[in-house]
Amino acid sequence: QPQAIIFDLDGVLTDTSEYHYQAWKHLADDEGIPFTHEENDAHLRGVGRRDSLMYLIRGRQYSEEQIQEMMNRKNQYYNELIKKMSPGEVVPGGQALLEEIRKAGIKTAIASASKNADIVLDRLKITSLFDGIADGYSVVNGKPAADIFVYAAGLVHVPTHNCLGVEDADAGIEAIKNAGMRALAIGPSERFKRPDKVIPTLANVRLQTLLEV
Ligand code: B16
Ligand code: MG
Repeated sequence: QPQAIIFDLDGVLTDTSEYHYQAWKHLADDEGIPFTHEENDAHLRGVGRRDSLMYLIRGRQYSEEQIQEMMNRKNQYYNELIKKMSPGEVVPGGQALLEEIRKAGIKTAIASASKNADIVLDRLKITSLFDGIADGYSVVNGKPAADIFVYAAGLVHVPTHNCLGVEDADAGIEAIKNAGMRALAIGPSERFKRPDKVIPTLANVRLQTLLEV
């Protein structure tokens, strides 16, 4: 069985993916750039802030100053949305699952690309359920690079081959596999290239399901 289970945050433990989408959509509307929910799912899920903006503005000419301003503006829109979050927005059964994992003597960690992960964990009141938190400030190379999952494994002192990673983005599943971990994907199976197992949602999932990956 794994010695540590490393969770992505946005789209796995809570549905902030929807808030990220709304914030990008707001920015896209400001700029007159067409942008759909489907594009968000296919290209922005799990992808960092700058790379997400690069997708959004592809082919259009903006200066570095304008790029910085747009990243800040999106983040302001996103922060407006997440400041109203509450513990009720943890995936159903999420707290119970994390408690069950810890009771079984398995470490828990977060590997999120987001620079807002601390705020979201705090709003959800689940910070204390993690032995380690790796976020958008922890590493330079974003998913699909292995770095953030390797960093999270280091935080909980578990070799990467004894870790299980849980992700809703294909870039994240690639990061987990690149780190040499088992990978549990959350979402529709068409989304993922090389998961070890796929389930549609983490809602009401028990530890036993994670041990079967
Ligand atoms: P921020 P995760 C990712 O978080 C989100 O899925 C992605 O949509 C977002 O662009 C990225 O964090 C950066 O977030 O702008 O808040 O720094 O899924 O890795 O937990
Ligand atoms: Mg995610």
